[in-house]
Amino acid sequence: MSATHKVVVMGDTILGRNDRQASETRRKLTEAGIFSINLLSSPGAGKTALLERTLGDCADKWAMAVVVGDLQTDNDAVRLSRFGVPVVQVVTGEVCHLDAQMTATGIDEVGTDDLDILFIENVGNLVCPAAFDLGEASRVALLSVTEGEDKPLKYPSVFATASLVAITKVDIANTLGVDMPLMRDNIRKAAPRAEILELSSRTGEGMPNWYAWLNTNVQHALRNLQLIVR
Ligand SMILES: Nc1nc2c(ncn2[C@@H]2O[C@H](COP(=O)(O)OP(=O)(O)O)[C@@H](O)[C@H]2O)c(=O)[nH]1
Ligand SMILES: [Mg+2]
Repeated sequence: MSATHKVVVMGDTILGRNDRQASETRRKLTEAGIFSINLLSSPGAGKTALLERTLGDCADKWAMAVVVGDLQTDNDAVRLSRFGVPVVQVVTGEVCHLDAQMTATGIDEVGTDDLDILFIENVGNLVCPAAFDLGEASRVALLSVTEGEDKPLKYPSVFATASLVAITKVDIANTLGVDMPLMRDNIRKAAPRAEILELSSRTGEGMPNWYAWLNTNVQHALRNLQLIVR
């Protein structure tokens, strides 16, 4: 006797819908030759500070814009707007991450004409944002020296999906007695292929390496565009 079973089709899943929108956003940004970055970290790791420093230092080099997600306030957008670049704040309310639809709305608002780099500052959270593709070209995870060497082991998914992991606030690492080799080893365990940079937005330490990484990827986005145009 053959066993019978019922199949329940769940229909459209949240992540399925998200991934379709993310693919559409990725296509649009790629065809515009824009390098896009999704910045992920716990609250306070220094995402906005890194963007402030970058927008200030590189104003003459690249045309940049920011879509920034926050649970409640527009504080980050106020900080970033001082640099004269297009900035759109997406207030997510109770939602602990940006999703592709929110990001697409933010990108439409901020505009993409003649942009070189689009930064997306995600909601500060080391868990939820990892599951949501926003259509970005690269993910950058930040881990500040104040958070403890073990965090990449406790929250591996954010690090595992990152192309680059930035250890931030290195200017205060000595004062705190941070074990930097251990922190790097733990990042390496969670993200074996990611590039690791040590940065301080406050003193500027390591920033040339960050700008070199951005430059490589901006050039890559432009080469991709030339291939599409041909
Ligand atoms: N010492 C030091 N403090 C920093 C650095 N970057 C950010 N901060 C401080 O860390 C706090 C949180 O930074 P913020 O950029 O708002 O973090 P976000 O929540 O990830 O956007 C602020 O008080 C910053 O001044 C840094 O490189 N060195
Ligand atoms: Mg911020």
